[in-house]
Amino acid sequence: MIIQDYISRELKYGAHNYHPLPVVLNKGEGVFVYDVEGKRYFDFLSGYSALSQGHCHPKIVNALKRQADILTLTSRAFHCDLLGEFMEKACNFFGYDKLLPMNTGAEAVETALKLARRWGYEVKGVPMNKAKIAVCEDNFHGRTITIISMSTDPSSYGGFGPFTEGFVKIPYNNADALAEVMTDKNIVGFLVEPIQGEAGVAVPSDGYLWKCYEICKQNNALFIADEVQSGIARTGKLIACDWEGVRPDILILGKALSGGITPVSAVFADDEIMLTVKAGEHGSTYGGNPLACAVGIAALDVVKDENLAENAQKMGEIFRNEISNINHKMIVQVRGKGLLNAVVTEPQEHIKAWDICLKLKERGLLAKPTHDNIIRFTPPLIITEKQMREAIQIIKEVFEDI
Ligand code: IF1
Repeated sequence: MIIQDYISRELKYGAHNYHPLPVVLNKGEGVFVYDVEGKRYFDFLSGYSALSQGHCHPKIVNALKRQADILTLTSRAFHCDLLGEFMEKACNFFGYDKLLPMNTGAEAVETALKLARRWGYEVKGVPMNKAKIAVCEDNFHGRTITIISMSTDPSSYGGFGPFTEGFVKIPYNNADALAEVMTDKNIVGFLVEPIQGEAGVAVPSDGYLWKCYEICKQNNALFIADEVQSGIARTGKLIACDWEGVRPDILILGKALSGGITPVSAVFADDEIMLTVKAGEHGSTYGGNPLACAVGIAALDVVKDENLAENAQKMGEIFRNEISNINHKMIVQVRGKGLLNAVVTEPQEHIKAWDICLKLKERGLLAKPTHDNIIRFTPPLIITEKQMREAIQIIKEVFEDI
């Protein structure tokens, strides 16, 4: 089959809710993926940051294989031997009393919203059904109806109403705006991405997260960090909030919690918050399944054993330095932290970010545009300096070409 045949079949039978680059992959290994013709590419998307440990990491794959032969699902109607082990490991890893396991990032965000509301009623004493949560403009937290109710991007929420109530939208990177809305005592929490991914890797000013955390504390509201994308070593620290020494009251993780192997997400909080939800009030068929636990344990081991945070920080610095040095009229800004980076371009009449990504693909590097003018560069965190320099060379050549 030629590449176009694979693509046509997807278009014929699949919903048209994506617009992928025209490349058909059938193998991944470390920082590389291969297409059906055997051509090798650097994967600079990493499954939107899920593949931080690299494709098919042998330790994680072995954990999956071993567990797949033994027990894959119990449901939470019964205990399973690995659940406590995974929970203990993850809680110690991130420093929380407890976690609640889910599968996708969106489910974990939904869980966090429910926890915050419940805490608001039971602990803060907000009148029933009056809880509000402050969220940021240009956020991306997932695709459910409630989550798109928080969105300010018409391509996320447009045509999908009616929406869930109880959100107050404020500008990102503006702590004063948060302080202002906090005069409303029914606000139970502030949900924020420490770096906004979908918005094009928007990095807020130094001190923003810390100020917001302080404002939350002054107003008895929860600081809720969506680190689905920025967490687990991606930005060069264990979580992006570590850059400002902020410990979120509720921490949301997903994606790299499984190293791109099977969906694993979780919400972390201390007892005062977590224990407000009682038996039968929240859950998921697959959440915390034995396969996910085995994978999650191995995925966290890899983060620690292979010093992924430190490597992300070092490789990120090399990346931003080198790309900033490219002298090209289309490059407006290079921004990011660790290996969560983006290049903002000035689109020309005949060439947009999408076209640059096509050219990168031709030379063996996969990256994805967001909006018309921004290209995300988020390779697996296991990337070596030699591989990084080779990838940078490809990017330089593409810009020289244009
Ligand atoms: C898609 C972006 C990345 C997320 C944050 C929760 C979720 C995500 C901060 C939900 C998901 C994804 C999903 C993906 C595109 C993508 C994305 F471009 F939209 F911003 F990663 F960069 N919180 N992010 O970034 O997690 O339910 O998907 O597991 O195709 O929609 P999920």
